[in-house]
Amino acid sequence: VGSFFQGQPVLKNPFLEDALLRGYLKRHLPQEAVWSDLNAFGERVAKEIDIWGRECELNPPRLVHFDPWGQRVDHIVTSAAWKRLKDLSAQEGLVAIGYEKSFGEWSRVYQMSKLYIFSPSSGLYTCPLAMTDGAAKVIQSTGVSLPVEEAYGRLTSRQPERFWTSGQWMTERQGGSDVGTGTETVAVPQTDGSYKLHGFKWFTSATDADMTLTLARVQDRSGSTTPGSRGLSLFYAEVSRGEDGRLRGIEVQRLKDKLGTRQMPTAELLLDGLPAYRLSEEGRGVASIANMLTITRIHNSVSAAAAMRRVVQLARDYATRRTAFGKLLKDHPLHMQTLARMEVETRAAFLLVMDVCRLLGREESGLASQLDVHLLRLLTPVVKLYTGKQAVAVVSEGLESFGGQGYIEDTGLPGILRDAQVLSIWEGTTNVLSLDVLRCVARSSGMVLHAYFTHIKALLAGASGVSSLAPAMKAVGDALSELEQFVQIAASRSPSYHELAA
Ligand code: MFK
Ligand code: FAD
Repeated sequence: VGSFFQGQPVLKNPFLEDALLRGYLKRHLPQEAVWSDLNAFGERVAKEIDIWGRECELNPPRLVHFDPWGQRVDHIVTSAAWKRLKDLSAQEGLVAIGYEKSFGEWSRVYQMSKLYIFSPSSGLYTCPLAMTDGAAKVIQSTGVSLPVEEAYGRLTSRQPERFWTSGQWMTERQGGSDVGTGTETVAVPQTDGSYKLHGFKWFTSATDADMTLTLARVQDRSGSTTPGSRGLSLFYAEVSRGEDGRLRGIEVQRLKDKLGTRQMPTAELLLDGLPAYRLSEEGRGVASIANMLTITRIHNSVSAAAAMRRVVQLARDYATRRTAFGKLLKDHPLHMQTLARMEVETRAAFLLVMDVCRLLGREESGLASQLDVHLLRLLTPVVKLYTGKQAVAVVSEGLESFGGQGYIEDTGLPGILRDAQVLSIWEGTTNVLSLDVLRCVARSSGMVLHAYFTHIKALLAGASGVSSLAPAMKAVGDALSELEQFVQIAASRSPSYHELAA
């Protein structure tokens, strides 16, 4: 009935459509090789990869506990698209670019720009890639060679048949934020220097990974362990099957039934003698996995900014197709104001995220000043907590700009909101990251804050001709003088971050 059918929003090359991304790269990374790669990849995302991501949503993973003859197999069955995304990730160098360092200090910006284009179409494959990147970083920073040298090569490989992904198994039933108290998993030393892990990991995402990094307490000869954070060590374990086809030392209890991120498996795992190698010194587990947290939190922020960008891109396109009250949505000033506000939020998120990627690249290239190091430490939790929250708000607003269609499942739009909701929960909730900010302020005797205000002052000075910025300049100047006193007091007393919070 009726002859009218609304044209749907069309996903165009997300690189070509993103003037801010291109402007940023033009300024910092104008190399032809990068531009042609991002352009070609953007074309693939729009024409090919987006459909794979959608297929992962429509064909979610399932767990097969037993084979037809009653043998326990614990197979996590994933879609063909999910497997294709793994191969694609290797071929496109989505982890490798960060380690090849072909573009020096800008290699991370290049890698993260590619992930930013990819993320909303990736069927959440960005989740295993984040953990893979984090694991490579930890292995690189621990300097341990065997047996992880081979793993490092695989995590950073461009060859699909060689490429591995990693898990990050930290959360247990008692503690996801407070892993120091909540971790019950024990590591029993073996005569050959390796360990066997026994425990229960309550959330493990992209559980079809080839290896994992995880935390456990080393048991002494009497079978006792050290409680608290200082009792935790960092372990490397491979996920493999024995000749009987069963997982070595792992039982997959069940897959989580989740609000979003349904494209990828998140499992509860019983570790029952999982062979493992200790990567950190005993008791240095949390400090050693912190490198992984830095990387995964930056990936999280890239995905948050990317979700905002995607919804704005589609909403802008839709505004050129949908008519209401006799004119296109794009010709309604109030609708355009809504889109403009979303655009501003998205731009701010993008610029903050890219600045953190820039700092990471400088640190990894040995070019970072002390100021850069402080800024990276401070801004990593800040960018993760801020963009995680912002993504939910912007994507929710974005859905409204499609009217009722924004609420309809098979448009693919509601999934963007469901997937955004997790960004503020995993990899540290907002409050836990706020406390992390205080932790790093306390540990640096306030120097990170001083670095931050010095940075802001320098940025504002660059725009000193803009008279409307004068009040901001004054406020930053005042804050800096107050901070100088604070830094002196902090340096003399070394307060804990709980004291600072108070
Ligand atoms: C789309 C992309 C998505 C990304 C993929 C997501 C997949 C999902 C994966 C997960 O969710 S994995 C689980 C993530 N879990 C968390 O993020 C845990 C959240 N909780 C915290 O971050 C807590 O703050 C923490 C566990 C770190 C608290 O532990 P402790 O032991 O009470 O901390 P403590 O004693 O203050 O610090 C121990 C050491 O670690 C100290 O070093 P030192 O001993 O040398 O002084 C700290 O400085 C260091 N540390 C802690 N946090 C750090 C850090 N160092 C650097 N950076 C940090 N953020
Ligand atoms: P809790 O720690 O119990 O937190 C509950 C509430 O208390 C939160 O609001 C928190 O902010 C607040 N809170 C806690 N401590 C404080 C404090 N000191 N001050 C103020 N507020 C506080 N984990 C993994 O290890 N690996 C994975 O692969 C993984 N994948 C996941 C996938 C999904 C889809 C989800 C939803 C989670 C995943 N997680 C994973 C777990 C995730 O990292 C944890 O859920 C998260 O860190 C929070 O831990 P929790 O669930 O124990 O919550």
